[in-house]
This record gives sequence, structure tokens and C-alpha cells, in this order.
Amino acid sequence: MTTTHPYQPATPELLAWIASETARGCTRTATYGAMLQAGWSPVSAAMALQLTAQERVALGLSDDILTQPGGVPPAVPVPRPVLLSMADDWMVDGGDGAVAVLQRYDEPPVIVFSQLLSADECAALIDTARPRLSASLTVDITTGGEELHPDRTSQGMFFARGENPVVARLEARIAALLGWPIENGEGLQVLRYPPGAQYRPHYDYFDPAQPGTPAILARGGQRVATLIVYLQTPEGGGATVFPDIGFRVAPVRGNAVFFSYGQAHPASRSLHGGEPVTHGEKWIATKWLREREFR
Ligand code: PD2
Ligand code: ZN
Repeated sequence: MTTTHPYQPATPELLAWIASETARGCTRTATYGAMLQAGWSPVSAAMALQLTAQERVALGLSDDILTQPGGVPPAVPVPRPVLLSMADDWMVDGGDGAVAVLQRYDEPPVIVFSQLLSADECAALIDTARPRLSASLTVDITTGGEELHPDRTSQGMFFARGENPVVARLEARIAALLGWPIENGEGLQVLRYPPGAQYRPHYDYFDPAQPGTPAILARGGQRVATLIVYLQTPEGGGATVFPDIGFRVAPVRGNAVFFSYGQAHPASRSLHGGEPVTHGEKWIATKWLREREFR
């Protein structure tokens, strides 16, 4: 027989209480015990505390405490585009203007927006990013999953949140469009793909099984959604692809693709990649959205 654990998502009050318990010297295992006494289920307590594998062993928890039967973690809330009206679900509210939907896939949610950025805004982001580009250092030799390009000619940089007026305006537009707080967004990443560069298929969430993940999750929880804005159309190649659902997005300047993944698990079917650029250069800006405020 399988036991299911009811999952109650962590509230801001609960996270503040956990922080205050930690600040007054309470051990994490003691905090876990206090949560169970207060009526939280083991899976809710373990997820709110983001217990490491070692802590789970120390507490005598089974290794699959963070998963539901079938190995899939409980779904958490994700950003969702704000419809302008119930009558027209192909137009969404971008805060400073309506944005048209070009293409969509419902489950998992993948939405392509038309002209989220103007040509001038795309050029301004490229101009400010260009002098700050450096070789992308996302190669993961154990899986190859995060490998951007075998000879490392792809380049990237991060803007700080709100660092200049164009970045701030785009962030406000994204927050309005997706109904998700600006504070939950990581800094905007800009990537330049010369001919031959690609982004092999991967998941954007942090793998819960990796030892470094709890430290990453301490800064705002999991990634739950991605918005990729195309800043420059390559002359050939460079489509964004979702192999699990057979969905392809043309990298057209100003357009953007949004997708969400409430489960940090392949069951999210959020596997995606950037096909090799064959001619010209592709530039993108990526906004990753976290569960909570990203610091
Ligand atoms: O440039 C792309 O198409 C692409 C593909 C997969 C970008 C990302 N992932 C990303 O920025 O996460
Ligand atoms: Zn990605």
C-alpha cells in the first residue's frame, strides 16, 4: 500500500517563522519536529525546510519523502499570463500595453508572445550587454545538460534587477504580463549565439538530487517559469524546441516564449533546447522566475 502525504505549500508566515527559529539557534531537525507537532505533514515540513539528503537520513525519513507516489513532487503555484478579458484569451495585459499571443500549448503551458519588446528596446539591451559579455560557464561535464556550446564560443552576462531603465521597464512588463512579483525574478541574462552555437535540451529547474541544490534554493526557492525574449533573429537556425511536446518556436526579434514547470521533475515535460544557429547571430534575454523573492 502506498501512503500519500498531503502537501500544504509553505506560506510567507511559515518561512518567516522558520527563519526566526534558526536565528534563535533552533536546529533544523528540532524545527522539523515542531512543525509536525503543529500539524504540518512530513512532506510539507521537509519541503518548507528544504531538508538535505543527510538531514532526511538523520530524521529517519524515507528517501522519497519529497516525492508523491510515482516519484513526482507536488505541484507548486506558477506564474500565469493575465488575460485582458475572458472573451479574448489571445490578448494578455502587459502592463503598459496589450500583448498578442501567437502560439500556445496548454499542458504544459507554453505561450509565444508577439512583439513583447520593440526593436529599439532589443537594440538597447544588446548594446548595453555587448561590452560585458564573457564566455558562458554553464558546462556540466557529468550530464552535458547545461552545455551551451562545445567550444565555448557562446557568451553571456547578467543584468542586476532594475539596473537601467530598459531593464526595469521590461521587468515591470513581465511582472504585469505573468502576474508574478518582480522580486521573484532573477537578474535578466543576455546570451549571444554565433554560428554553430546551441543550447542542448535541458530543464531550467534545479535538480533536487544534486548536492548543491539546497544552497541555491535558499535564495528564493525553485525556478518555476522561464521567459525567453529574442533580441536578434539569426539568419538561419536557432529555434527553441520542446522535444517532449513537439513544439518549436521561431527566434523572431521582439517575440518571447514563456513556459512554466510547477514540478522540478521531468514529468513537467519542460525539456527544451536551442537549436544550432547556422547563419548570423542569435541574441536572447532570459528571465527565470522563482517561487519566492530572489535575493
Ligand atoms: O536560446 C534558446 O532558445 C534557449 C533554449 C533553451 C534558451 C534557454 N534554454 C535558456 O535561456 O534557458
Ligand atoms: Zn533553458
